[in-house]
Amino acid sequence: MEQTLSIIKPDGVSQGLIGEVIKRFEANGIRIAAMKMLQMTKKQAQGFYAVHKERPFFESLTDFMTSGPVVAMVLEGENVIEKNRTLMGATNFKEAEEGTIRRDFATDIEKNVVHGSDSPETAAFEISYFFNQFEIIK
Ligand code: DGI
Repeated sequence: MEQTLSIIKPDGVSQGLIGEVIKRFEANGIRIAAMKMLQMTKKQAQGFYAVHKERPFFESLTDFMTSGPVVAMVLEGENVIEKNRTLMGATNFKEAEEGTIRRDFATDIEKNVVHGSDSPETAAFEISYFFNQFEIIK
């Protein structure tokens, strides 16, 4: 069964959206296979977003991602990478479809509530970045 990494970002946690986001996953047949709350260090955030290190927003993105606690989850289900991206909506909330998490709750291109892996390769990297094999419930 396919797996993906989801993160409820600091703005999602501070807006009280943990339950709302998880409710949407469960209502759409997605199983939570692992979950933890943590606050990333700057180094952890830089490593997680290493693909963006040359981008102008890298400093601000990694500052934001370390600004408060996040909830990291392994989601499992059929086609879950794409399903999660659909529930999240476009990176820029202004372009996100009605009814998506970002359209409903994002306040800025950066403060967009949730992260989700965008391919099987990034999902494998991102899941192992936060979880070891014993923390993922079969
Ligand atoms: O996979 P996504 O989160 O949808 O988007 P991404 O992997 O292209 O970018 C990672 C995050 O970086 C995104 O959620 C918000 C931020 N970001 C992306 N493009 C821009 C940006 N932040 C700023 N300030 N400006 C951008 O153009």
